[in-house]
Amino acid sequence: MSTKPRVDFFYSPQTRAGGTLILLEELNANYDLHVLNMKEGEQRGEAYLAINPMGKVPAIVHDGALISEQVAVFLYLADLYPEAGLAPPIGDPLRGPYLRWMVFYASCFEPAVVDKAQGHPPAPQAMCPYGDFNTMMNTLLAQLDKGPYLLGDRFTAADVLWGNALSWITKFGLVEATPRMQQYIEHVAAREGTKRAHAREAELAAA
Ligand SMILES: N[C@@H](CCC(=O)N[C@@H](CS)C(=O)NCC(=O)O)C(=O)O
Repeated sequence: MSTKPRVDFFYSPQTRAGGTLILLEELNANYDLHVLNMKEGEQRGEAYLAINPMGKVPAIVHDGALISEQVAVFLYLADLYPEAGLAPPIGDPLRGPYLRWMVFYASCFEPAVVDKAQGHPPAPQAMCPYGDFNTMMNTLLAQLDKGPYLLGDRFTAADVLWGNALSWITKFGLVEATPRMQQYIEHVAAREGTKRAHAREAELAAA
């Protein structure tokens, strides 16, 4: 019998939860997939709100605890399946940069992209969580230049997060892909776990 931990995963196709599906495949995790039909508003139904009062995906439940918010879900899962080697452990010199780039995504990149997409003027630079759009973007691009992966030679869960997010965001035309960014997106997308997750997502979206 497998001793691998098992998680419940709350998901809807073509949402932020797609990144978590890729990560679960990359980790070879044990998971039960719960698909929410957002067209029917299932994420706002009583049953799901009792699990995640935010009515958002992705979310996972493990050992009775809810973990919501994409980056928290990523950090939790990558640590839960250490045999996959996608999370530099505490004590590894890459642990700090790994946490930095995970949190940079949620605290700088996403708010910047959402402000841009909605045409919201950013808050004054000193108060704005991402400073200003160009500084945030140039900081990311300089890091990508250190590649092939975000943290250099080592592929981590941060690449699953960023590879997928950059792919979506450039497809939506919210950010223009530089040649290096495009190369990074393709490099990450070529992985077997990522391909499996994309195939599964396509099936689920069609259903
Ligand atoms: N802060 C959340 C945001 C998640 C989020 O906004 N998910 C969207 C899908 S991309 C959602 O569940 N929307 C459904 C709704 O709000 O009704 C995270 O980082 O995971």
